[in-house]
Amino acid sequence: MASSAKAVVTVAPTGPIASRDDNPSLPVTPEAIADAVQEAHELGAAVAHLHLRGEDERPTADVGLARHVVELVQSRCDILVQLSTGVGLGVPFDARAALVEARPEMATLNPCSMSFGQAEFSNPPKDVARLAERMRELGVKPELEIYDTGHLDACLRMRDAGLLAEPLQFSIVLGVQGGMAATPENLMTMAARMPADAAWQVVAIGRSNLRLSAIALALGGNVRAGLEDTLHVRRGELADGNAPLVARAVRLAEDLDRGVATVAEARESLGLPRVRATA
Ligand code: KMH
Ligand code: ZN
Repeated sequence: MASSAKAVVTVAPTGPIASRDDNPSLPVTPEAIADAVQEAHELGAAVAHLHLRGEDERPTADVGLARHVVELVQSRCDILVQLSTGVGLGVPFDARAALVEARPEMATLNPCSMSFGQAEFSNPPKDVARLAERMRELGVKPELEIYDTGHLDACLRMRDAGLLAEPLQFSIVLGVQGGMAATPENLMTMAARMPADAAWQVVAIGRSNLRLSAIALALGGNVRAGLEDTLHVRRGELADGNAPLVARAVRLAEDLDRGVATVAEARESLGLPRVRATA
């Protein structure tokens, strides 16, 4: 179970599922996303996990918009930008994969198909392998999203086939209907199976977010915070933006004596170059 000295906090401000009807403070425009990321960075977040929304506020894989949002965020602060290639349920795989052409430093890689609530999240093995190869060519660091135990094995097979470079970086996602339930036991099982030099974070969906984030930090893992993963700060109380959730994750890391990684420290623990490459 690899652990980093300081905790890397990732902000996930928007996600693909919630709308502003669910939480009016959800950032959906490029400006609102950049504002939320800048505020999160000031609070201690070192990575921004970004989903894009179109003018209709629905998830989009528009590469031009992706370039615009990445540039806007980078003009505000030096946070590490990670684009989601999960994008949104129902968006075709090829369109999602094309987002890496915007050359973010990091992007997610979802290794397996699965049920996702009442929908299907399609990640066919051949397409995933092709995307992993392309990310390697472009120097885009994949964050491997694992929603079930077998997803880890699929990633390890891709590593063995030379498609993924070490150190691997994982999100252990708990609480998606169709994936692992959000229980401490499942988190412990997955954390214990992490390769020795891997970096990992917990992505705990919904009500379990606080409890599982605390456990991940206590185990030496990293955490993700933001409205993508939970709309509430506590039961029945909507979060007033991303800041309260990021501030809470930072506080937890500090209270547990982990400390919070700067962007430079996050670069080191995630195996990224010391400085952002200019295109
Ligand atoms: N929305 C989370 C359940 C991705 O964007 O590629 C998983 C996620 C994956 O963040
Ligand atoms: Zn996401």
